[in-house]
Amino acid sequence: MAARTVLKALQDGSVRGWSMWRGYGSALIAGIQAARGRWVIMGDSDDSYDFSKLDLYLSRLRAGSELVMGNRFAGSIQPGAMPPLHRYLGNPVLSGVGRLLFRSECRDFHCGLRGFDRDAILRLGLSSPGMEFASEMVVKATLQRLRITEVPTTLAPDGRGFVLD
Ligand SMILES: Nc1nc2c(ncn2[C@@H]2O[C@H](COP(=O)(O)OP(=O)(O)OP(=O)(O)O)[C@@H](O)[C@H]2O)c(=O)[nH]1
Ligand SMILES: [Mg+2]
Repeated sequence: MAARTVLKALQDGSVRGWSMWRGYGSALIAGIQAARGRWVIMGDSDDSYDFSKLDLYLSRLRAGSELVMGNRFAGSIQPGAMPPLHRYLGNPVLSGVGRLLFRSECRDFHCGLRGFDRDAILRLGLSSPGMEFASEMVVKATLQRLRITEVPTTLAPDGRGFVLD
């Protein structure tokens, strides 16, 4: 994003935080730090997730969960939303490795839609700049014994305009 565009967005309030470092993790860390609420919902803003259906996340947070993970395998994966290799091999195997190594209960380690208690997540000191941020959050939250729950989530094809399978 051009510096002038960033400055304008920060001034008019449409953007709260901005990272000068590239990467999924860098962007999320900047966003979480800039957020003001007690709870934060993070999600890919490319039409993959339905932000009008966050009630389950909120009710779990209100009930005391500190990290609410979406689970696309317990919810649904719409046609074309995830390539078969990721659906049947990549995601299940990587989640299985995480469950085995870190004794995590999480069955969808890489789900991009999550809700969490902002302070609890900031205390984890997450620092991965790239996509590995997604795993770092689950692993550190598990090791620090945060209260973690899962809710079924729907994954839709993203808005980038091509079908993955
Ligand atoms: N701000 C910012 N956003 C990013 C960056 N990398 C990825 N994203 C966003 O993070 C979300 C997830 O990235 P994707 O590339 O869709 O990753 P994915 O959903 O795990 O994998 P796909 O199967 O390729 O869709 C998308 O909304 C991206 O636009 C980055 O460097 N900076
Ligand atoms: Mg995606």
